[in-house]
Amino acid sequence: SDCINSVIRKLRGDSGVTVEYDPIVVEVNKMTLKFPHQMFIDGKFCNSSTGKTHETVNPATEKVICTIPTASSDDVNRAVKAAKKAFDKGEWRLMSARDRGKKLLRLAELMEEHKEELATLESIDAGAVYTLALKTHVGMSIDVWRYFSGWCDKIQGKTIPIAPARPNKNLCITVREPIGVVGLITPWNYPLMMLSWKMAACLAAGNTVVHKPAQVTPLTALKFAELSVLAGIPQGVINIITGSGSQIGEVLTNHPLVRKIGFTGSTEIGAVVMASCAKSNVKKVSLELGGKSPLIIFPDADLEKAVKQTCGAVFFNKGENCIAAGRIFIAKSIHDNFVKKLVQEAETYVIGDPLDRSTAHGPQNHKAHLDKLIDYVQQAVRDGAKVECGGKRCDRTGLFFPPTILSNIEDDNFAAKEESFGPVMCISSFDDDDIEDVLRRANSTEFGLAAGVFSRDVSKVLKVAERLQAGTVFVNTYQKTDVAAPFGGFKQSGFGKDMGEEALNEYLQTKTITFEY
Ligand code: TAP
Repeated sequence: SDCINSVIRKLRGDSGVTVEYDPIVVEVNKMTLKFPHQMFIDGKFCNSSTGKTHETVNPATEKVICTIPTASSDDVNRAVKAAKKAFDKGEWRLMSARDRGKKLLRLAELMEEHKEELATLESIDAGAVYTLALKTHVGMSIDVWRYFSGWCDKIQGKTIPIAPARPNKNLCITVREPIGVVGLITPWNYPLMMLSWKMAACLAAGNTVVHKPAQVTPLTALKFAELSVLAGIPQGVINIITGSGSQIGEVLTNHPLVRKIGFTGSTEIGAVVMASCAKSNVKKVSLELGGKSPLIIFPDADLEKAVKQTCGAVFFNKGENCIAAGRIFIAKSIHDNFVKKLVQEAETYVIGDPLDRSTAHGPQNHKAHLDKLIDYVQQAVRDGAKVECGGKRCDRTGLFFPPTILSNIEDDNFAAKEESFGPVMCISSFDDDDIEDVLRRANSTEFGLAAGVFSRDVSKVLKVAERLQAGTVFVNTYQKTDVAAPFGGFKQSGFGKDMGEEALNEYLQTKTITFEY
């Protein structure tokens, strides 16, 4: 049974599995929250080989939550070797695909049982609004584990009618195999969800994994590691290393025993990761990178719905959202009235303690990010933007920045091109009937993650959806992603899909076997 301050937590699991760790115990959100704060390598929680640590901070209070080990290269090596051993010789490889699916489903169930704890951790570590964290950060994570647990025993090859070597015959089949040790590197905006989007597909395909969460938000990944032990995921299959991307992230992307990297983060670092994968051992790589997603509002749209959805498209998860609508194009004839309504809607967002059930808008993730947002708005204004609302750090404890609306964003404004990754709406206008011109402007970005369009005219939206250069296009909605639908970018927003059947391709390789008889 669990008891506060015990060093060993004996936890229920397959064949009396125990997990040992030194828990952090916090009274928060009307619960006693216990969680690991050490790395997880080869089935054990451990410190860094150098003994070095760094702090993780609660952005709502700006207070330190706990210290986290700063992994060394040796630690990364140890984690990769454990994953390699688990892949080559462990139970994971021998187990039937159906049993593998059962383990992943059990993990999803355990996440469901512990969802309040996971959502609370996401809230204190990443500033996620608790109610949203329950539904999205944690809720969608659970869904994605459930979804991929069902795929385990449905991964299959083909029988291919090749030209026979007459007078003999041939049989040609393909087998879909796991790749081996996979390194996963994720950002801080949805820590558990980004882990889950990648790791669920990766494990369903039968690989083993070394995951590096973002340095500023490691806690849900470590709690997840605890649950993975309880679910009976064998030792060495999941390893979590904590520390800086430029140091240990790079050791992972360079590692000769790692055969695939799944990366979500900025385009700038994505390019570094891709180069490192190429140079080290031509690793397979998938990249989910930045975005500056256009959203076009035509005058014949359901304007009330469009106002609400446009605010959601920008301010959801305090704008720390890769598919956030980065540029809003509003038809001239409705522009002024629409902007007025957007401001009214933005001002209804209740800013406050993310654990408070009435809060809609929490603190930004960490200090450096908040500082960048302040600079972003200042630079946009220097380039000619008009501040319709917000724009300055909130006058209260915590890293709060209000929903902000900037209008008059001309094409040469810095804010027309750069991603803010925060709650900053950038509005431009267009001539009502000039679809070609608004499409040209919407597509004149190197990003291509998502895009949206609002109009009641079916042929117009179909034409626009077809022409928008983005991996995901929303029509008369926004933000509607699903674990069963493939998700990923075009152009410099990266390549390779998360979620849906297509995500499995990222973690599998096809072997062709030809028989003669
Ligand atoms: P990055 O700075 O790119 O960091 C992402 C991850 O990479 C972090 O874990 C980081 O570690 C690590 N990293 C940093 N340098 C590295 C290196 N040289 N080698 C290997 N790993 C390295 O991005 P961020 O600031 O955390 O996240 C914001 C960006 O992510 C935005 O551009 C956003 O659009 C994008 N994003 C995209 C998506 C999708 S699905 N396309 C989803 C969410 C976010 P540290 O934490 O230690 O720096």
